[in-house]
Amino acid sequence: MSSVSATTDEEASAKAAAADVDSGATTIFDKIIAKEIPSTVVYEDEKVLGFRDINPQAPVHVLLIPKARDGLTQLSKAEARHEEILGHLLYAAKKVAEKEGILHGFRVVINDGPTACQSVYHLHLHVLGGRQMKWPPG
Ligand code: TR5
Repeated sequence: MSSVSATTDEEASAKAAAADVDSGATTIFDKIIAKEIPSTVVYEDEKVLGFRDINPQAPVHVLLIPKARDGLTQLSKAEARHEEILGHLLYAAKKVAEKEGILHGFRVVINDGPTACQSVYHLHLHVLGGRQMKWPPG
């Protein structure tokens, strides 16, 4: 039996309604970057950190974040100066998939804003795999 939890439409709506909008405040991810809160790190370089999601939605569910948020609370806040880190994050996602043995099939997701159920306002890529993915996503 899979330990992966499904999200119903009602739960997704509730999560969206409860999600904080971007306040610019520091988030739990700053504490993870500072290693003040433990996480299971699967990838790290000078610019990004990849760690396992605490509530995995697939056998492999890794979050990839820039170590310096630099105003990138969400993708819709991206500016020209962020081009390099955005490309770096995407290439790091490929390296995570390779490391996790899911290069044959994986998904990269960015939830942007309450309508998309973003709950942490520090840009992050979800790297998901290890099971057959479905389309469309919920
Ligand atoms: O909903 P969005 O796209 O913003 O994704 C935020 C993700 O952060 C969710 O998938 C959460 O499960 C995940 N998350 C939240 C916390 C957390 C985490 N992943 C790893 N470790 C975590 N800690 C220690 N604390 C969290 N609050």
